[in-house]
Amino acid sequence: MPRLLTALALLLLAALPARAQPVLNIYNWSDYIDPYVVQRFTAETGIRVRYDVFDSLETLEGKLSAGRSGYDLIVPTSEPTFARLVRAGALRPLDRARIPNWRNLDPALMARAASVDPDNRHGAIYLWGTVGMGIRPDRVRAAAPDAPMDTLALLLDPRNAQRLSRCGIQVMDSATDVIPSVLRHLGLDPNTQSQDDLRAAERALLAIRPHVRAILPSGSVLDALATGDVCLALTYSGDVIQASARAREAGRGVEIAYVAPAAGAQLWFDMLAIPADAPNPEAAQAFIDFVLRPEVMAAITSHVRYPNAVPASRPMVAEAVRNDPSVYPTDAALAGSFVAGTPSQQVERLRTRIWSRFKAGR
Ligand code: N2P
Repeated sequence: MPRLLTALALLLLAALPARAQPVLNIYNWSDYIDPYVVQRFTAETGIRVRYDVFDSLETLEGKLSAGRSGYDLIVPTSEPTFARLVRAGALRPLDRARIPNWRNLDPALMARAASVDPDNRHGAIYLWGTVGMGIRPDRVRAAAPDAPMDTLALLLDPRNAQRLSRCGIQVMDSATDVIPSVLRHLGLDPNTQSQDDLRAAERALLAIRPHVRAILPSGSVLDALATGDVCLALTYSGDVIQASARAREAGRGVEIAYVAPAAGAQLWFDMLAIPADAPNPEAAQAFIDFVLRPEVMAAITSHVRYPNAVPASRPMVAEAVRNDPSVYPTDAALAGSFVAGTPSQQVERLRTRIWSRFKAGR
């Protein structure tokens, strides 16, 4: 009899139209997960995953501001995007009883995210990192032997940019994740409200614009680095380290290094969060719980080369990644880093204008 019931149940399942199967709609950054993790989640839970990607906060915010995104799980950076969503009531409070692996999260890291989300009610840290330069050390040394390799002067000093323009410079297309580093390099407050400060950042960007080959979405910058098409790129830490690994595997002699600006790198935290109007929040919570397992997080970090917030995953991370100081910044590097805040609308408008001028070159 039990066997007959099982057979009946299977028949019934097979007869159900595909759309009755639970589906989890994820909107994550590109190159930001081990695809096997998604497969394993589906195999364990029976929840099918529809997985879309974005490669800048501007794109994510654009998609969400239209409303009814249809996504169950999104991965906004704690500041400014996640902070704004929390403030707008656009996120669903998480039910921790459904996320037992929450206990694996590093309390010190989570405390940093709590500054914009009291008690961490709406998000768990997924991965984190910095903004810095991907360089081809041999090409850079050949083109600009006297240029410092560990500061943003390599990019922002027009003489250096000019010398490196021939081997190729790219900058990721994100005002939000580039302008704060430019301000910091100029010795200004990365979160400044001052028009004069922002104008100084604009001048610095316009001065190097003729030497910048392209301003592209971060995913394309990763590809260009990996193939050796550029010798200098400003982008996210793990993207550079992924590009470096890909280049090594390709075996064509392309060497790439990640350099966090010595004067202090922008540090960011990406949050797992559920939109208030998510069609399937239960599935999203199940997924959050799944990725917070130490061995699952270890697989993700090993694959994408960004650190996570689950300390128990560390011993399981692939050795080459675990011991790479550019993946896990040293305490000294962290001490000098800064976190971008959430600019006012007025500052945001100004930054957007600066960015379009930078892109247009005037
Ligand atoms: C992944 C980009 C990292 C996210 N390709 C930056 N917050």
